[in-house]
Amino acid sequence: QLDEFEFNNVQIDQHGPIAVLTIARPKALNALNADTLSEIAQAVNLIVEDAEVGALIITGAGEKAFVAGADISEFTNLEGVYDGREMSLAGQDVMHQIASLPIPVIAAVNGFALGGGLELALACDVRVAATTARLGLPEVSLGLIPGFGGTQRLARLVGAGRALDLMLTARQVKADEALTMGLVNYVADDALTKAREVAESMLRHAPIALSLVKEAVRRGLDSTLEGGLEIEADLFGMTVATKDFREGVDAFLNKRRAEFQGE
Ligand code: CO8
Repeated sequence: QLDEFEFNNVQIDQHGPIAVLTIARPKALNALNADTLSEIAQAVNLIVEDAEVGALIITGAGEKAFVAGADISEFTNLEGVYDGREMSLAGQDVMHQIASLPIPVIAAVNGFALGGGLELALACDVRVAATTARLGLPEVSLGLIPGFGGTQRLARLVGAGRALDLMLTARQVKADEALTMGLVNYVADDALTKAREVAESMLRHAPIALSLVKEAVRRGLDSTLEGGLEIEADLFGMTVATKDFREGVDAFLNKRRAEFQGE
């Protein structure tokens, strides 16, 4: 059972096909220190190895914060270009690991998602914000730039103009503004409950198709339109070779609900 693994700063709760990874460092508003980042990476590996899990929700413990950023108290150890680059690459690796998971990943942004915390949410496929959430990339206020993928993922998600406004002003946006700009997909009083609903609606569909949709979008964003269309055609071809495609079409034609097996 996944929830039997003991970590200091993260918890895994699994009910059926939905795993919830909760970042829990209440004394620092769930800020990501090196240990927490490493535990997130280990937990994500465990979750993805569990064949029963079909969707992952990432959230923060408590009412106040999703994740209030990288742990600023560890920044005093950083002495120069090399240290900074290594720290950025280490964080980017974890975000990339999450972004390339073969199952849907939803961020339930229950409070502050700042700096590395927003970058974590940006590595997820879909974001649900609580009405009380505050999102931002305040790194320039510390003399830094975002280093866990934020400069790249935010601009790809909401466009360079909106991303630059957020990063250059370091301002925090509330949930309704985040929704308007496309930074989050949903706003709800209870982000985790809404995230579960979104996960359930995804889990009704064919698992291989879910994974290949993600792959097509992710690889396409790194590509030209032509290259992306080739990727799409290749992956579309793979879906046509699955049993679930036969099942989906048969179910539609016979007016019944499809029973997908992930094959
Ligand atoms: N790191 C460490 N500790 C933190 C962090 C953080 N990011 N955020 C909050 N805490 C701690 C506070 O120090 C405080 O601890 P204590 O009780 O011991 O004094 C506790 O959490 C509670 O916080 P506050 O008392 O400050 O709570 P407030 O309600 O007054 O304020 C805020 C809440 C507005 C969220 C405020 O805590 C804040 O501004 N936090 C910092 C937010 C921030 O700047 N985050 C971005 C950090 S930079 C970053 O993430 C870069 C990522 C890429 C790194 C690449 C590496 C090279």
